[in-house]
Amino acid sequence: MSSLFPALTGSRAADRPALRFGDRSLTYGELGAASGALAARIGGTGRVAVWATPALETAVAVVAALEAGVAAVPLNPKSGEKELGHILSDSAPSLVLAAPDDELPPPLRELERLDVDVRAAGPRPDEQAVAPAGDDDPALVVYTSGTTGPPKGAVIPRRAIAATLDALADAWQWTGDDVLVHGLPLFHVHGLVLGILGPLRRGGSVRHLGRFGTEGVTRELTGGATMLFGVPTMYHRIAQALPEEPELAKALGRARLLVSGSAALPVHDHERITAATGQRVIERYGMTETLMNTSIRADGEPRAGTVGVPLPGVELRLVEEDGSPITSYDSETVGEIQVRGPNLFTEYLNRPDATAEAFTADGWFRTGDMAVRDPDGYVRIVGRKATDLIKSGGYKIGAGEIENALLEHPGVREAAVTGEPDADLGERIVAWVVPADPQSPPDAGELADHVASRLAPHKRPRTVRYLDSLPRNDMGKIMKRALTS
Ligand code: MCA
Ligand code: AMP
Repeated sequence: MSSLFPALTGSRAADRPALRFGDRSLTYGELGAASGALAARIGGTGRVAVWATPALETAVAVVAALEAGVAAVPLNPKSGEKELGHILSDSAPSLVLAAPDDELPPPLRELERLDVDVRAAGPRPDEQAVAPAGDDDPALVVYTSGTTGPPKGAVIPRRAIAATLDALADAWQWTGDDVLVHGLPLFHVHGLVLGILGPLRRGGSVRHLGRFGTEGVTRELTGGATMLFGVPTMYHRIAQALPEEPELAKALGRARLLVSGSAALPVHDHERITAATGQRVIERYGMTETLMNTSIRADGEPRAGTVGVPLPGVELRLVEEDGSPITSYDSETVGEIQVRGPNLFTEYLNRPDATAEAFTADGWFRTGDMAVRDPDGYVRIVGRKATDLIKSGGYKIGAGEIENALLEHPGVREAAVTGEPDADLGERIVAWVVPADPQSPPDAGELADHVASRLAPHKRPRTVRYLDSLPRNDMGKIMKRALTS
């Protein structure tokens, strides 16, 4: 397949800005040289892990892997011991790419390490003996939580990245003249595929904030950025800040496109932002396994509370519990969203059982999201099939994973985890704990630290409630619906 990034080789683009992280930046010429030199070194190796800090090195490492036809496994630099150990043993990378100053935790020290030199110059990989990559070859392995067990590695092929980014270009009129600003993490699809690979495929540029904040958004949108990507928590914080920050309202008013995704943006936040800026935030709906499925189009009618229409090339249907397709577009009949198209992943790594379960016999992917359709085809997501999946700050978190981690704490006899509504995070993780010793229950902060250091800080419980026993049915199954404050 041809390069995913035509602008890297086009000589006309050499001086155009490509990436900016704080005061460090690369033009297309510089990015092409650095990624080319790195691609030449890693070509022919197996999968490579990328220590995905919000920095130039991460972008160069992933572009180099894609140019070399080698699959990249982005790692959350805040992953705890247990999570990191699982991802490394499951994905078995041949080496890890990191910035020269990064200190890597113990499980990674056993792997060969290659420092990413963003100033390197070298021959393009196509001048080297690099095996040509095919459309269905894996580009990325992105780990994503399920209801139970450790995260699964979604294998994302090159064609899915090309298909999703080109479909978004069509829906959003996204071109090389766009300058994107965001502060998303680079170990998930939203920040990495849409937020870094997206602008690079268009020949445009991205300015990463390092860390999300309204000052950065104001500065960049005032200084020429045209698009903003964020999760609903970020837009909620923007909505909260608007009354105090008139410059933020002006900056947002100048943007060409404000895009929210990864979870539902509450209508109240949509309304507050529109009232203060005159802009409508548009939502798109995607998933690690499917990349992007639907979006409000730049030339379409924005409609708060909906995620727009299927993207070009994406087939979308709603099905009943028994799998039969729903034909009505009546804003009422709820069904599970199933999708098919070139945007889909190929498999969960080493998990043929989970892969088989995720697809119907005729190749539709079961998203687990429940929705209705308006008469004109706009999709409204109304919920999720599994109550054991929590979306907090735009991160998907499996209740089972956190319960297992809590049970590894000596002070915990039984544990159940639920999500509760939270104005800032969408949902907040709540741990219901039966202490081993009711006289001295483990401190809530200690349990949060325990989960953060085993799994990841965003998986830590925000609230801990203590019980004498968990409510169970006759079969002994925990009745989570009975767990309400
Ligand atoms: C607090 N911290 C701790 C602890 N308590 N660290 C260790 N142990 C503890 N006990 C640290 C946190 O790590 C963090 O550090 C800081 O304190 C604040 O944490 P927190 O309140 O959790 O978060 P936040 O900084 O307020 O984050 C809100 C956020 C974040 C910025 C919105 O949730 C975020 O980046 N979300 C994006 C999720 C995302 O990209 N999802 C895409 C997947 P520090 O400040 O150093 O970080 S979905 C997807 O890809 C699909 C395809 C789609 O549709 O998009
Ligand atoms: P992840 O598995 O982390 O990639 O998250 C994918 C899930 O995020 C989807 O299955 C949806 O439940 C949710 N999601 C993504 N975008 C939206 C959106 N715009 N509105 C509602 N839910 C969304």
